[in-house]
Formats: sequence, C-alpha cells, structure tokens
Amino acid sequence: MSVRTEETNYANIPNYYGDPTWLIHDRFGLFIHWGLYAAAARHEWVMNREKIHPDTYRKYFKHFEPDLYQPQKWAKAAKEAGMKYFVITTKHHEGFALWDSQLTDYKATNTPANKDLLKEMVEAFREEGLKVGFYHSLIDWHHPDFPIDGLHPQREDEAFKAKASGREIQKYREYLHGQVRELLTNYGKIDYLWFDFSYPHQDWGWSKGKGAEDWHSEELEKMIFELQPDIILNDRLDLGRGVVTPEQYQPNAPIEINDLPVLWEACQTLNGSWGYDRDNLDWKSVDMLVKMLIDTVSKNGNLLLNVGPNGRGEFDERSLETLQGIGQWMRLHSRSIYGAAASNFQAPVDCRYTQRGNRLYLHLFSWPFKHVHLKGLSGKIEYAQFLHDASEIHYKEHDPNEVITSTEWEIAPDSVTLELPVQKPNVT
Ligand code: JFZ
Repeated sequence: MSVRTEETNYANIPNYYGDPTWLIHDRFGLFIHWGLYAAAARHEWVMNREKIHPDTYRKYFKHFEPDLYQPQKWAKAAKEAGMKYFVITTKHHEGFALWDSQLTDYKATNTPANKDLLKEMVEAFREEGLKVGFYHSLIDWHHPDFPIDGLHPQREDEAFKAKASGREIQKYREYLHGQVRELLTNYGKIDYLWFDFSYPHQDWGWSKGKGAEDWHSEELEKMIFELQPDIILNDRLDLGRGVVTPEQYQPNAPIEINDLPVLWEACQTLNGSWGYDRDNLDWKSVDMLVKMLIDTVSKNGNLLLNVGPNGRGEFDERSLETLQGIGQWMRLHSRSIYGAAASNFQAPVDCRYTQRGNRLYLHLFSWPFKHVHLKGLSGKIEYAQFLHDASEIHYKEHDPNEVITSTEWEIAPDSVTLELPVQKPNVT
C-alpha cells in the first residue's frame, strides 16, 4: 500500500488511498461509454427516458454484434490523442455486463459478441501503456431487486406496483459487491475505479434517494482496498471522499477543502451524449476541447474526455477526427500538460497559466490586443519562446511589476503557448 507524501496531501482522500501521483501527472484520460445503448444510438439513458421495459430493451441484447471490435485501435487512438489512462463502463445503468460475470446472464458472452469484451480491451490499453480504469454503475435498471421505490407518477398502477413489489435491496447489494469483486480480481491491476452515482438527497421518480447506506459504501470500499491496495476511487460512493468529478462543467478555480487542494477530474462529452448518439450534430470543436484541457490543468484538475463507440465496435469518424485533432495539439504542447498544474501567478485576461517546475506556460485563448501584460513577472523571466516551434519571443520589462510582450506576430499559429522559464519555482 502506498504511503502518501507531503506533496500529495489532498483534502478528500483518506490515508489508505493509493498514491495518486500518476493521475496528477497524466492529466488526460479517455472515458468510454459502451453498452447495449450503442445499438439504440440515442443516448445511454434511452431506457429510462423512453420508459422502455427491460423485456423490450432485450432486443438490443439480442442484436449486440460488434463484429468490427478491435480494442487495439481504440487504444492507439487514445494514445495518439495524448491520453494516458482510460475508464470503461463495465456496467452502465442499463445493467448489462461487458465482461463474463458469473453473477448474471445479462452479459457480453451471451450476446452475438460471444466473448468477454472487457478482457481484450484491458489488454489492448495496457499494451499501449495506458492505465486502466473501470466505471461501474451503482444504479441498475435491469436487476430485479434494484428498488423502484420513488414517487413515480404511475405508482398506483397495478402493472407498476407488480414490477415494484418484492424487491430486496439486500440482494441487489450482494450482487453489486460481488460484481465489483469479480472486476477487481480477474483483470490484473486496476488503477482507477469510477462509481456512478449516489443521489441521497434526490428522488428520481422511479427511485428514492440512494447513497452510502444503500450501497454499504464503507464495506464496499474496504473490500476494494483489500483487492487493489493502490487503486484510486472517485467521489460518487457518498462517503465524502475520492476524486471529485464535476460533470460537464469547468469549475472557476482549483477546487479546495479547508485550504487543501482536492483531486478533481472534469468529465466531458464530445457531443453532449456519453453513449453513441447517431443523429447528434452538437460536436465540440478541437479548439474548444483543447481549451477545456488547458483550463482544467490550469486549475489543478484532470480531463476525462468521452467517446461512445458504436454497435459494430468502432469509434465513429467524427470522434476519431476529434481525437486526431487533439493529438496534433498534444504532440507539440503536451509539455505544458503532463506534470503541470496551477500556477501562483495570475494569468492575463483570456489566458491561462499552467506550470511545471520552473516552466511557466502562458496559453493565449485569444489575443486581440497589441500587448500582453504579465503581472508579477518582472525580473523573473529568463527566456521566452513559443512552445510549438521553440522560437524566441521578445519581451520587455515594463514596470517593477510587469513584463510585456508584443502579440503582433507575423505568423499567428492556431494556438499560442509561450514557455517562460521563471527563476523561482512556484508550483502549487
Ligand atoms: C452519470 C450518468 O447518469 C451518465 O449516463 C454518465 O455515465 C455520466 C458520466 O454520469 O450522470 C450524472 C451523474 C451525476 C451527476 C450528473 C450526471 N451529478 O451528480 O450531478
């Protein structure tokens, strides 16, 4: 079991958590949402949103045939995009197991796919040198004992009552713990476990608020650390600890509790849907995603960026193009991302700073002005260059406080990152 050092003293992880140094260094991971909903091709919540009965939803189980599935290609795409770890949905809310679980028949080996899809994926990503993360849904719309105990509008209907009656959460809990045990026993070293999700103060219509008492989170957590002592956990077990996971928004500043930084990771989609969503046209640009990554690192966070593979087992063209675009940026700029964190210097308007040791990176999100003024850097800069081509940047000492540099460059590259070795290391 790793012992945490001073530098990794984070507010929201207890002493026995694995060493998060790799996560903090790597900064950028791939989220993969893949399950039967890929066949429905209209969002991973389709079963719930369209109130599809599990018996009807079974058509996707029957026709799940990912004949083009080659996880080596996924791993390669992720690596080329600059991602250092991945998190795969072992089971999403629909309840379908991507692996050969001994605790259910609702699994990949019983579909036309006819194999343990998780096993190959884990091997492929490890082969490319990426760390392995499992997403696992606490919620289960398929399991016959997952409580339907909320204030559902149809709760008085006979059919609904019949469906909701006789459900024993104890049985579901055993199933949940059992499946987690399988996942952490049969696939080698797992680096990251990402539960989803608790909602103790919310009623989802079909289900009353659920949290630590329902999942027996403490007990679950104990088992997890027995099986995988170095694993990192996210914060959705309702225990008030783990990697904080703001969803589809960027916090304004580094997240802190009691003046201590917390480990946090933004999760973001490419197009607003996590599962493959065929008719969705709402794709984020490479430029926007790169800015999200920079913004995240400038606030001490990680970015977990999602792809929803399709029913044939492929990343669609649009996702691949986006990953390639990010990869092109990363090839030239990853030095400002890996091992980088927030800087104590305050970035000018429309800019972000990331800092790694004594290298300060100034990312200009836009530069409509003639000059950028860099506060607090007077007398501290040793040298300034563009990061993408290591060409020198001229700058002037402006007043005791500021350094200025012209932005009237002859060639304005798509994205501008300046690398400024500063004399005093000032990393947070
Ligand atoms: C959950 C899932 O429902 C969703 O399908 C996807 O897997 C995503 C990554 O996680 O969505 C959530 C979970 C928690 C919150 C919001 C959306 N939350 O706490 O605000």
